[in-house]
Amino acid sequence: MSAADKVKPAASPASEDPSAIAGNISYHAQYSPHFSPLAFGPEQAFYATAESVRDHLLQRWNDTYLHFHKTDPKQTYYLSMEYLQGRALTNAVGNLAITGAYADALKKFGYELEAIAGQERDAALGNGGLGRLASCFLDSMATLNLPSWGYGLRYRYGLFKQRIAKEGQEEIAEDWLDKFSPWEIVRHDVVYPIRFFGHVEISPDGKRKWAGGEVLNALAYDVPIPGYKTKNAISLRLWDATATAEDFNLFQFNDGQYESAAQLHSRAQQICAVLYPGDATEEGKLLRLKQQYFLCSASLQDIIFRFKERKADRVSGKWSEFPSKVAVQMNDTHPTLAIPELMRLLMDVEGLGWDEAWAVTNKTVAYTNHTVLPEALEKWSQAVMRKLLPRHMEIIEEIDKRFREMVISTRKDMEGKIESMRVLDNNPEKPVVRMANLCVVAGHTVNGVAELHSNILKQELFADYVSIWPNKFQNKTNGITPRRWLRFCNPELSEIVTKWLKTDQWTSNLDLLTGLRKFADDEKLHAEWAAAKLASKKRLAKHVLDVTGVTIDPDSLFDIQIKRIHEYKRQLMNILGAVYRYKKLKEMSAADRQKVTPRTVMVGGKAFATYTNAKRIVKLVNDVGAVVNNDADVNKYLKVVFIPNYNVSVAEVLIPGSELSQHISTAGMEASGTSNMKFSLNGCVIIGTLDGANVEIREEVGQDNFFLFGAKADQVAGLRKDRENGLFKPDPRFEEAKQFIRSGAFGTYDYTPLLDSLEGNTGFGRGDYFLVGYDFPSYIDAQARVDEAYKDKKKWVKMSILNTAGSGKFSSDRTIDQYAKEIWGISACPVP
Ligand code: NBY
Repeated sequence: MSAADKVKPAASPASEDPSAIAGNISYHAQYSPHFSPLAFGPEQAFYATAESVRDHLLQRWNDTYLHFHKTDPKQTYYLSMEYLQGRALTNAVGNLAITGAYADALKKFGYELEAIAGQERDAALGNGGLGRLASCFLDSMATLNLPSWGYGLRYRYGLFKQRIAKEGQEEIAEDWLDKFSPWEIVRHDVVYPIRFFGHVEISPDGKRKWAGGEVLNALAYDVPIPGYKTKNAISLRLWDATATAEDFNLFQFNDGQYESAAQLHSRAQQICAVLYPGDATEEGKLLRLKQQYFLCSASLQDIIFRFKERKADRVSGKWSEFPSKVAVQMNDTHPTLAIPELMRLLMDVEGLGWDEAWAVTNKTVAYTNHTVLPEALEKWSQAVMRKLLPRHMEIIEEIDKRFREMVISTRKDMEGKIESMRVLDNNPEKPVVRMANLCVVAGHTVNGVAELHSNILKQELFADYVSIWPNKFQNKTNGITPRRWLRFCNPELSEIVTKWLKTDQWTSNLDLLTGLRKFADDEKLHAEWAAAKLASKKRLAKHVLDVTGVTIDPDSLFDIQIKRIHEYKRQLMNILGAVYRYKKLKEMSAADRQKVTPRTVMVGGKAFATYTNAKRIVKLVNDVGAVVNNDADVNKYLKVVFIPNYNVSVAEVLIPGSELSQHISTAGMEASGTSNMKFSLNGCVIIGTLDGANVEIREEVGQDNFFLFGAKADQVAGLRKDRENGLFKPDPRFEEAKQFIRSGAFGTYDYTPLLDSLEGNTGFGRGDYFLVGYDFPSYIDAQARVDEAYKDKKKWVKMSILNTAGSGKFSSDRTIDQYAKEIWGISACPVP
C-alpha cells in the first residue's frame, strides 16, 4: 500500500500537529519520489520522514543565515577533515522538540519512530575521537546560538565497514550515500575553482601569481545542524569536487578515447572518494595533500565571499576588519594549509602586502592539537608541496625565514633552539614542512584538549615557543553533547534524572546533574536507576546476539572498551587480563567459581587497514572469545566478545548498557579521550590510568568512584629507560598470561610478533614501549577491586549515580562556551 492510501498528502511542512506531519510525510513519499509509489516499507518511510523533518530544518537554516547576514557578527569557521555525525533523525526531532509529534504521525502508517530511525545509515566521515568531537562541537555551537559553521569534505565513502572474518578484520567500503542522504542540500550556486600544480608567474611590478596546472571546482553541500530548543540552525558545509563540461574532451571521446576524454572528471572523483586514502605510496601522499588543500581553499574562498557579502563596502579595503568578523579554528594540523592559502588570497588576489596579510592571518587562525605522538605529527615532503602547491611553498618558506630572523633579532638566547622550532626541516635526506610548527608560528592561539595534555604541550612539545609567546597556549578540555549522549541515547535514564532533578534543564545546563548527589543513597532512586541500567543491558545483549550470535548474561558485569585499536590505548592489556582471568577460572574448583563475579568483556574498534599489530589485536580478541565462550566449565563466569563495526550508532547502544569501561592508555599518550566522558555520564564506572581527561573525570566524580591504576605520565620516560637498561622485572602473572597465548590455547595463529612487542628489544617490538608489562600487575589488582565492589550492589549503584552526577563539566556546551570567549571572541546571535 502506498503512503497516500493511508494518509492524504499535504505539502505544508512546518506544522507540529501529528496529522499535518503525517500528511507531509505522505507528500514526500509521493512528490519527492525516490522509490516507486506503490510500496511504503520502513525504508521508504525513513526517507519520507527525513525529508519532512528537513523542511523544518531548512526553514531554520534560512532564518539563521538571514539573521547572521543582517546582524553581521563575528563568526567562527571550524575546519576539520573529519565529522562523525552518525545518524541524524532522532537527534533532529529531539533538538526541535517534535519527537512525540513525529512518533504519533508515523503510527498513522503503522510504524514506530525508533524502528524507522534505525533505518538510517551512519554518516561516518571521520576516524574516531577527533571527528566525533567536531560533530559534538557543531551541536553545541547551534545550541548556544553561536554564529559558527563547520567546513569539511563530502567523502563518497566514509570510514570503512569492518567485517570479522576467519583471518581477522576485513575492510569494506562504507556506502553512506546509498541510496542518498536526505539531509544534504546541494548548492549549485556555491562553487569555487581550486587549482593544483602549475607554476608561479612574476609580473613586471614584481607581483607573484599562481598560474597553470589544473583547475577543479568545489561544490557546496549543506547539512543543517539544529540547536537544541532554539530557532538557530547552522551549517556543516561539505565540499565535493567536480569538473566542468569544458573539461570533457568531446573530440577524444568521439574518437573512442573514453578514459582520456574524461581525465579531469575522474581526477575530481578521486579527491573526495575516501577518507584517509592509504599514504604508503607517493600517489597516496599526493592525494591526501590535495584533499587538505581542497578543503582549505574552498572554505577560505567561501569565508571571504561571505565577509564581502555581509557589507557591500567590503569589496575593497577594510581587511584589517577581517579578524573582527572571522575566526578560523583548525582541527589538528590537517587544515594547516588554511594559513598559506589565506596569505595567498590576501596578497595575490586582494593585493595586500606581506605585513598586512600576515597580521590578518595571525589574528584569524587558531590551532587545536590532538596528539603528542611524534609519528602522528604531520610532516609533508617539501618536494611534494612544491609540485602541487608552488605558490604556497614560497609563502611557507617566507614564513620560515621571517620566523628565524625574528628569533635571531629578538631572542639571542634561543638561537640554539631555532632548528627544531623552524617550520622547515631541511634535512638533506628528507626535507619536510612541519605542519604543527607552522600552526604554532602562524596562529594566535594553540590549545590542547585536556589539562594534562595541554601541560605536556607547554612543558614538552611546544616548550620553546612558550618562552617566546607565553600567552599563546591554552587548555580547552574536550566535551560531549548531552543531547545525543544521554538524552536521546538513554531515554530511560534521562527520565529518571529529570524526575529526580524536577527539571529537564540539565539537557542544556549539565552542571545541574550535581543535584543528584544528595540522592546518592536514596533506595527509591537506586531501584529506578538499577532498573534503567538493566533495560539498557538487555538492549545491548540483543545487539550482541544479533551481530555476533553470542548470548551474554545481563546479570553479569558488562565491561566495555570501545575505541580505535591502537597499541597506546592498550586493548592488548585488556585481553591479556581476560586471558589471565580465564586461566584462573580454569584452575579453580567449581565451588570457588561460584564466588566469582561473572563478567562479560566487550571490545570494539576499527584498526587502520595497514596497522598490522592493531589487526593482530582484533584477531586475538576474537580468538580468545571463540575459546572462552564455548568452554562450558567457565562461560557462566566469563565471556569475551568482539563487537564488530564499532561506530556512532553502535556506541549509542553500548554506552547506556555499560557498567565498567576501560580507558587504560599509557599515561601521557591519550590527549583527552571523549568516550570516557560518555560512559561516566551514563552511570558507568571507569577503570583507567591517570591520562587525558581521565584525570579531570576522576576529580569530578570523586576518587572513590574511579578505579585507578598504573604509572603516572611523569614516570613513563624513566620506566622506558629502566626497561632499556634491563632493570625491569616482569610480574609472574604477566608472564603467565603471555605464555598461555604462546602455548596455542587460542588457536594456531602466530601471535609471536604481537607478544614479542611486549618483550625487551627483540627486533619485533619497541621493547614494550607502551609499558603493558609495567602496568599489568596494578591493572589486575584494580580489576580485583572492581569484582569486589560489584558484589555490593548498593555500593555499585551509588558509584554509578555519582558518576552521572559528576559529569556536568564534560558537556561540549561548556567547552564551546570557553572557545567562544577565550579564543574566538564571538557571542550568541539567536534568531528572534
Ligand atoms: O582526538 C583524538 C585523540 O586521540 C583523543 O585523545 C582525543 O580525545 C580526540 C579529540 O580531541 N585524536 C584522533 O582522533 N586523531 C585521529 O583520528 C587522527 C586522524 C588522522 C591522523 C592522525 C590522527 N593523521 O595523521 O592523518
